[in-house]
This record gives sequence, structure tokens and C-alpha cells, in this order.
Amino acid sequence: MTQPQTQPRTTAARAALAAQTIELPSWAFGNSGTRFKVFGQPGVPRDPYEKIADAAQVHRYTGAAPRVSLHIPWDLVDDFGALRRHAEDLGVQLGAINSNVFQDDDYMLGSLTNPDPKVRRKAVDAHLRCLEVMNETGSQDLKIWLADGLNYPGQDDLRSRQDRLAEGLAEIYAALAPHQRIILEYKFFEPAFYATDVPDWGTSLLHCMALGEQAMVVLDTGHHAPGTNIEFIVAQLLRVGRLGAFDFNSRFYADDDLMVGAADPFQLFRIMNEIVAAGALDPDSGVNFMLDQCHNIEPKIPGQIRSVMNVQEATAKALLVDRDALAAAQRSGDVLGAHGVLMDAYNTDVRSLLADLRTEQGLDPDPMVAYAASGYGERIAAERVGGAQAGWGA
Ligand code: AOS
Ligand code: ZN
Ligand code: ZN
Repeated sequence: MTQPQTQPRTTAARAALAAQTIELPSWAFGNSGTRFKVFGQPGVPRDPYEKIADAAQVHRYTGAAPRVSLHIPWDLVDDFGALRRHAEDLGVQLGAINSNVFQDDDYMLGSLTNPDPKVRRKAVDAHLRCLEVMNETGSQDLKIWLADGLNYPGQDDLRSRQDRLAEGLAEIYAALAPHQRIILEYKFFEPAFYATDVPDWGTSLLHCMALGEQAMVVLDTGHHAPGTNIEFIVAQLLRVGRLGAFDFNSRFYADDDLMVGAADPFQLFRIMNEIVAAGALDPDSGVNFMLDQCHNIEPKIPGQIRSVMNVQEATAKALLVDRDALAAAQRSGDVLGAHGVLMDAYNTDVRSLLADLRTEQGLDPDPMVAYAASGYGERIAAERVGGAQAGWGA
């Protein structure tokens, strides 16, 4: 329902949406798949330079995706300064650096938690190398996701692994520059199936608190048991100032990494509602809104454009919540009234608001149509032969 008193809220929403940024994953642009099959697509990038060029297309048509996360070593190049300049020439910046300590045979029994001190040394060194890369790329966030865990009870000592993890993280943390952060991701299962070493937000938070102010939790929306109330975790981490970033995606069963907002747009709205309510949408709030997705069967650049739009739509609805009416209804114990305020915002069609905003920003109101009309997809399909795999199923 559009009423005259919604006008100031709409104006404020437009300003907040204009300032919102979403970081893209370099691995979304490479070929990906499941353990059953990786489907190659025509025109996929052959190197990190081409991944950045594709990411820049997403920014070009949405105006909301000015950073690209890298994965080391998937995105290793000889000269990160040159990669940074390449990104800047295309109007984007290099974002979080993701460490990869899960693809060497040495890491079969874990990386920072491995019982063998030599392997732990190698894992810490891999992170120190990531910090060197960050100094060249200008990145602020070192994102750590560990595949560490156990498949069988008794396989290793649960508590000793936490001690080793704390020790490794502390050495990496000590090497951070003052403007840099460790952002520690949790995942409740996979690839380990009995016990994961950082399985939940509590474990991540405990390690971050032991490390210091520059360590924050990453919340990957796909990394929870079915039915988990993710917005509660968001609210809780915001309360203590430790929500460092999101890895946005959708899951139907497990860590499916499908497009954000596809499986449960209402959940995404509820998450963004907590963000808006806490003032954490502000670019200075320290929350990095990232995508962590792969596009196995759909075209990748449009898949990323659609995802950015999905985040924008959920954010717009969260910004339209009538906070005064909600607070009043909550105070007076008006259960259905309070719920109704939230649902009114969720049920608002925000597509024309976002289209108008894009026009105001000099963009095409429909990024999907504009990208399709640009001919970029056909051009890369013709020019690029032998595109690279994303690196892993992501
Ligand atoms: C793995 O499941 C995590 O979501 C990681 O954040 C991420 O997908 C990986 O580092 C990308 O390869
Ligand atoms: Zn993730
Ligand atoms: Zn994941």
C-alpha cells in the first residue's frame, strides 16, 4: 500500500540503496559444477584478468558491485600490482583475499588443526603469503574458511585441534596491518562429516574474540542446518560488533551455492531487516556484503547480475519497514499489527523504485536486458577459447 507518509521512507531508502555495495567472487565466473560433472561454458575467463573483466560487467550494469574477491592460489598472478591496476582501469577494486588450504594432499587431515606441525607450518605460511598479496592488492579482509574436520569419532582429539587452530590463527593475526582484518567463516558440515573444526558462529566468535578487534565472523547463508534462524545469528553478531561479512547464496539441501534470494527471498529480507534495523547497511559499519556462489548451469555474468538485484530488492524492502509503527506495535503487544508492518514492507513491489534509482544513476533501469543487449557475452564466447575451471565446486 502506498500512502503519502511513505514518501520520506522511500527517499531515505533510495539514498541507502545508492550507497550499498556488494562484493563479487572471482570464482563465480569460472566453470563450476558438482562432483558429478563440471559443465564448460563458452567464453569463460582463462585467467584472473578475464575474471575481473567479467566482474566489471556486473558493476557496469548494476552500479552496485565495485569489488571482486580473489582466491589464492586459484587467482595467483606474477604481479598483483598489475592486476590491481587492471581492476581499477575497469572501474572496480580487488576485495577480500580467500585463502585456500584444502587442495593439497598435505591437508588431508586438516590445515591449521593438523596433528603434524609441519603441515600446520605450511598452512600458516600460506596465510602469511595471502597477507603479502593483500598488501599489493590493497585488500582489507583475509577470509579464512577451513575444510578442517573429522570423519570418525576418535580420529583426532577435538580439543587439541581447537588449541592448534587458536595458535595458528594467532600467528596470522599478529601479521595483520592495522587496517586489515581476519574474517573467519564457519560451516556446519562438509567436507568433514562427523566434526568440523569451525562448525558454527559460536566457535568462530570465540576464536575472533581471543584474537582481538580485527577478527570478525563471516556468515555464509548456506552453512546452516535446515530451519536455522539465520537472522537471529545476524542480530546476535551485530550486538557484539563482530559481523564482518556475509557470503550470500541460496541453499535448498546443503551448501548448494545457488543464487542468493532464489531459495528463500523472505529469509533474505529478514536478514536484511536486521541489518537495516541495526544501521549496519552503512558502508562504514564494517559489514562486507559478499556473494559466494557458482553458476553451474546458468550463464555466469547474468547470474551475478540477477544476484546483485536480489540483494538490492531484499534491502529495499527492509528499508521500507515502517520502524516507528513496528516499534509502537511491539511495545503495545500488538502481535498481528507488528507482524503486519513487516509483511507490508516485504510484500511491496520495489522493482520500479530500483529501476528509477538506476535511471537516476545514469544506468539502464533493467540491468539484465542491458547486459544481454551489450553483446559482451557473444564477444567473449568468440574470443576466449579454453576457459578455466573455477578451481573447485566452490
Ligand atoms: C566453502 O564452503 C565456503 O563457502 C567458502 O567461503 C567458499 O565457498 C570457498 O572458499 C570458495 O571456494
Ligand atoms: Zn562461503
Ligand atoms: Zn560454502
